[in-house]
Amino acid sequence: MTTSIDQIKQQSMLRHLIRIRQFEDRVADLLDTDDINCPTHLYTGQEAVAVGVCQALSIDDYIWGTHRSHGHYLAKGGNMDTMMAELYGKETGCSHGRGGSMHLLAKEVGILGTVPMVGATIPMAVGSALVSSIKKDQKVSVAFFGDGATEEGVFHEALNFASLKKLPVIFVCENNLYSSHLRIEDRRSQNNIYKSAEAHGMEGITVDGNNTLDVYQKAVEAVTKARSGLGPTLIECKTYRWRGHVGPSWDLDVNIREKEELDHWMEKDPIEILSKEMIQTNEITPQDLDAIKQAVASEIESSVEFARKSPFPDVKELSKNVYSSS
Ligand SMILES: Cc1ncc(C[n+]2csc(CCOP(=O)(O)OP(=O)(O)O)c2C)c(N)n1
Ligand SMILES: [Mg+2]
Repeated sequence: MTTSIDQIKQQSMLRHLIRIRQFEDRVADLLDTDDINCPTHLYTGQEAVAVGVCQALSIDDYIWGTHRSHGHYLAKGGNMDTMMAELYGKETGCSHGRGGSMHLLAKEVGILGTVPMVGATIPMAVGSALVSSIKKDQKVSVAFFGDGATEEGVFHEALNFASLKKLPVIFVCENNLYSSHLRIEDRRSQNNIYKSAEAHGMEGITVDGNNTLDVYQKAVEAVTKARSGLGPTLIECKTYRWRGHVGPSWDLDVNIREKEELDHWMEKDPIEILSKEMIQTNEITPQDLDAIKQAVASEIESSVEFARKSPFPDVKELSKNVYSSS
């Protein structure tokens, strides 16, 4: 399966996984200080989804994200410095410090927005796909969302319309088993999100969301289909968030999940899975891997320095770009 994915592509995937992991770990530490004060939902453990999907896209394609989108932003090519500055609430941030962790934007690389209203970006991706279909610009739109978002009616409305109009959109559901603090078994009679696609006459598939190469291959198929005018796909990625719903904690002391469950998923670490496979197939050496980790660590420290040194917005301009002036 991996032989068809070239070495440079695999190395790029691994580097992106490591960037996201280390970024989130550093942010987790900073959340325990006074540096970062905005509510922050960490993506640790789910990296293979963002990386596998975004590696199948071109820079001109569009993505839409959620409250938990640091990984999507980095995987699609968003600038790390400006995201870190956004978390610090600084003027140099990607939303000029007005949005924080849940409002990321980088139109220059196709990141059209991340929105904390659960489910909100699913129809927005359908909207950008409708524009592409009218303009015939060959761009594909991706909506990333969680399992909780599939319980919003708008999920079905969006799937129906996208399928009816054969829009170039991919619905990527990251089923991490929890919506906030409620497990999927306590919310759904069946754990079968991918089957929602069938009711709307479109293809729905599941994939191991911790295996980057598997996610990538499924995403490539969906992108090819969307670009050739054959319509949308729903990809349900089975994965798990390592940390609690919001903030840096591990949520092991609030009677929600057991340590055994977390340990089980940590053994399925997306970085371990890909790096082991690449070492076995000589796509990378352990020394290369250490070098990537070190380079990423210094990239992250320089983003922290950038954010710290950046100015806060002028108090008189705090509502600029927050409310419409028209
Ligand atoms: C419309 C709406 N309802 C409720 C909330 C509160 N809320 C924020 S995140 C969240 C859980 C979302 O779960 P899921 O979609 O599975 O994403 P995950 O947090 O697991 O990544 C909820 C209920 C919200 N932000 N928006
Ligand atoms: Mg979830």
